[in-house]
Amino acid sequence: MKRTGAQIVWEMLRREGVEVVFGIPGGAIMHTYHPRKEYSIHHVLVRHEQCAAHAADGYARASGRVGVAIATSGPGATNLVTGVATAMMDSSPIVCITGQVATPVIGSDAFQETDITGITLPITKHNYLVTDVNDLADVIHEAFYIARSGRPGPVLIDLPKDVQQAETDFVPPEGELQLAGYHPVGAGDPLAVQQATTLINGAERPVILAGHGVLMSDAMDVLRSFAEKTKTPVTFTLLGKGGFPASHPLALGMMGMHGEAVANQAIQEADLLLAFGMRFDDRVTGKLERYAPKARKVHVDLDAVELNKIVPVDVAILGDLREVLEQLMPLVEPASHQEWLEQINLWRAETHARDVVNRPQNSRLLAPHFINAIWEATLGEAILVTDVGQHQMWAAQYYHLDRPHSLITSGGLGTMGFGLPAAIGAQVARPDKEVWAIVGDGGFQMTLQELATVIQEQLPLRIALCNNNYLGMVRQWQEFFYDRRYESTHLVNPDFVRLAEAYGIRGWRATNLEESCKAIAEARRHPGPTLIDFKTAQEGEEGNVYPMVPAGAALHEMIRRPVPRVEIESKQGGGDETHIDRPGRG
Ligand SMILES: Cc1cc2nc3c(=O)[nH]c(=O)nc-3n(C[C@H](O)[C@H](O)[C@H](O)COP(=O)(O)OP(=O)(O)OC[C@H]3O[C@@H](n4cnc5c(N)ncnc54)[C@H](O)[C@@H]3O)c2cc1C
Ligand SMILES: Cc1ncc(C[n+]2csc(CCOP(=O)(O)OP(=O)(O)O)c2C)c(N)n1
Ligand SMILES: [Mg+2]
Repeated sequence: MKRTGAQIVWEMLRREGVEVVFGIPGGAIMHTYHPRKEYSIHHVLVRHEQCAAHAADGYARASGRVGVAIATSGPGATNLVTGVATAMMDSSPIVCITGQVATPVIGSDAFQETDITGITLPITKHNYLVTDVNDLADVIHEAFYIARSGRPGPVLIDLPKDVQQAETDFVPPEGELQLAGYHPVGAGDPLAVQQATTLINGAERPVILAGHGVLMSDAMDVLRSFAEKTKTPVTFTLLGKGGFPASHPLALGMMGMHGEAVANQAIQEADLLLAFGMRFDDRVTGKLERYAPKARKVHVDLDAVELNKIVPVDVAILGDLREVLEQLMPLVEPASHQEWLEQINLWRAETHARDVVNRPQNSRLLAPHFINAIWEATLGEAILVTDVGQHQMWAAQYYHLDRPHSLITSGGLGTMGFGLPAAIGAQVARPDKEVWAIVGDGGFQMTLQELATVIQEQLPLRIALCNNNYLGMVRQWQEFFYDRRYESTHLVNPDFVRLAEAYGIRGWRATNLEESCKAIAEARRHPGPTLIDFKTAQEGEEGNVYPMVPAGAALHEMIRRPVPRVEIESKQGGGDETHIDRPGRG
């Protein structure tokens, strides 16, 4: 059956199960856009291509499927770059399709020509320049396979104009893909698994470091069984949140620079670290030379380059986490670790006493208070998408998750502007779910043109704007480490409520906790998209994220939130052997 390259694109997308794509058309990709309607794949017209990539990424993270972004050549393609790099750093499966100038003029500085496969080589898992229409169907099939298999990641397909126009006999690819040099791993080496078992069975103070790999390998249930059988407390990375229920007695909360103090203390005192599908990012380890100095270390990861890359380990297991945990389960012995869990409870009680949400509120609105209010109102059931900065850390600390795929955030690249477009992707993927975008006043202004996309798509998105009139995270560093000189971080902002209303989005402003709770309740009742402008404390103890491990410090050397002494004493010693209260931040 004769098909043009353009038709093959949609035919193949449909065969890969794609229902929606995000993009902006232009000269070099118009041929591909033209037959779209015949294939009943929905197209979300974004307002900037960066947001097409972020939306595809948010779609992928919320749905577990591959997200798709489309752009034209030249500036359309280069606009995708930040979104592609964001997906690469967080192992998110997206396929980007870009138009390219016709093959005879490639390399001649033709109109809107750019070498996008060259530019994205280091930030894609793989990319293709298709020069023959006969290769196109196989390339698309491969691209989806590579994006979602093994360690997921972005794949880019660059499609010259003449290849989109050319006709060929369409032969759908069939059978299992066998790609030379690409073999996603499964179970771990039995000898390494046995070595890990010996360490686990001999440990007195073990801690599990649960990462994004728990979610990607769908290992939530087996991780839970493992932790319960071995009575091992679990701390998670930012991207690992939801991989282990936050309300579980063994949950320690997030680790790292802005993690729970109790989690960081436990890591530094542990005699065994079990790193499951996480890559020891520097936000997680603090000063490497003094990281977990008393602990033997086991690392399970399916990407060989991650093993012994940052932290040298005693046992490295190359494998899919779920399969490795299933191998370990029958081998590990039940344990109680009573003393260790009692010690953890003491640390936890102190953290709890410092937590600002347990203190009486004052006239100023603190970001933790409104995020806690959203958590309480939504019973922790919403999908939360964040931007990057202080509000992102507070969202991670105060929106407790018992379910996977419910926090979508740019971790590795830390891309400001990610929040709104990724939330659009998440809401498109999960129309059944309540989706909240928690954004800062700085990052929101990097991509807020997408409010128009929200309206055009009629998405009932809830936007919570943490408005502190600062590039807050940078300002906090200036307060702590640069003599409080707020160099180029103060933001003079527009009236965000009127701005939202100009787009047709209902807006509220909240300046204290009471107004916040009222606005949250009204926004949740409103059937369309909403924005709440939360005017929060700007600096000092009320405007900073605690705890904080300063750059270059060891994990336990945290800047803590001050606490009244009497509260610590009254909380110490409580709790049964394994019961751990919901963590507090301080
Ligand atoms: C302002 C800011 C502050 C931050 N502060 C913190 C902080 O305090 N604490 C914190 O934790 N993070 C923090 N982060 C995030 C941090 O930068 C990293 O993004 C995060 O720690 C990475 O988590 P991860 O290693 O679990 O996930 P990823 O980076 O996604 O790595 C996942 C790992 O799992 C492996 N994997 C994937 N699939 C499988 C599988 N099937 N089986 C086995 N392994 C698999 C991958 O190969 C990879 O090594 C911060 C980010 C920002 C922007
Ligand atoms: C694209 C981009 N530019 C710059 C930075 C550096 N940066 C990290 S956090 C931050 C401040 C964010 O401010 P805002 O969005 O208001 O959030 P807040 O920290 O105030 O909650 C900046 C500038 C970044 N992460 N991404
Ligand atoms: Mg701000």
